[in-house]
Amino acid sequence: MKKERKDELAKLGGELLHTMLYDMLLIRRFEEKSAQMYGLKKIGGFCHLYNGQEGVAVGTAQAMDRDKDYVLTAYRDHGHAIAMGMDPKVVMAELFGKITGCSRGKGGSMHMFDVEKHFLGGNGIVGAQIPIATGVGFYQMYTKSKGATVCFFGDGAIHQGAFHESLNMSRIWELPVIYAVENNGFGMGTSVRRASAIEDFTLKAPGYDMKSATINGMDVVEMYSRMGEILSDARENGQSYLLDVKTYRYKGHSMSDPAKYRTKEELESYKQQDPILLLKADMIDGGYISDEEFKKLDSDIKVRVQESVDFAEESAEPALHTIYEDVLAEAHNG
Ligand SMILES: Cc1ncc(C[n+]2csc(CCOP(=O)(O)OP(=O)(O)O)c2C)c(N)n1
Repeated sequence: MKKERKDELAKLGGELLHTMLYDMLLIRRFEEKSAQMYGLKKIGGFCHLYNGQEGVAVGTAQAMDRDKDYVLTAYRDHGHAIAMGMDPKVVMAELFGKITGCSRGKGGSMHMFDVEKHFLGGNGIVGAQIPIATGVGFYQMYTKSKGATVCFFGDGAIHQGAFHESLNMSRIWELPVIYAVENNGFGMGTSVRRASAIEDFTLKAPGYDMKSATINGMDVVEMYSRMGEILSDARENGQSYLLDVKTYRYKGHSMSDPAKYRTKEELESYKQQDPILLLKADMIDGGYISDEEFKKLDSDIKVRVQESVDFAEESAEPALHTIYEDVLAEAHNG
């Protein structure tokens, strides 16, 4: 390991490195189990997995001020939910459509949500979270909360009108919103090169006089460090950002996609840069963890994921009358 990398790890400290390794591995094992449960027809509807992208959600969640900052994302949201501290049991129960799920079993895979954990969803409509996040940023600016909002969306969502309208508003009102493209190279089966006139999305930022950055999302340490600086600037100075976060998804777009539009070699080359393997190798090299300890961590995580499945299995289906609940917001006096 190079000296600069060693110093960077030391700056973060062993506790944070362990937390990030644990959370990424928890998400990976959770997603593998979700795929298995989907195959067994325990999970209905759509299901989009996050394998490969774990470093993005985990690095960001750890860099955030959990009392002040918020996160929003699209439908590939199990990873963000867990990274933000949601209990895997509640996430799995939501996937199973059970009453103990975070959305009382009515949302499913695309609608994870927990306001107390500052995770504002989970959105099935491509790009829908972009104007919503802008509204959250407006609230933070208006109430002088000194918090920031991170809005994740895919490379397939960036060409929407709502994206451009949001960036313009964010800049003229000096909103602390970080618009982060989770650039995994594909929108369903369409390569970003076929759908976008430019490959470097930071080129769009100057059009709104906005700051921007390119981040390697396969490296959780880089993700954490860069996101930390960016969040501070957003909070302190009302800065908006556009980030091009380079990442890759290992599975198909959703469970029904065999991903025939890419080569095995391409997939393999990204697996060589796997965020979990990278951090594990660095931590072993730096003496933060041993191979044995990693194996123990992994088996503990597998037990925890299995417990989430057991919890979901044992939970009740929502009662019929609940179909009429959560439809309209409760009226507030005044
Ligand atoms: C407004 C809208 N148009 C189309 C769809 C269908 N759709 C679902 S996912 C998707 C691709 C989006 O890709 P991207 O934003 O890159 O996210 P990724 O799946 O790569 O995470 C499309 C077109 C949708 N859900 N909403």
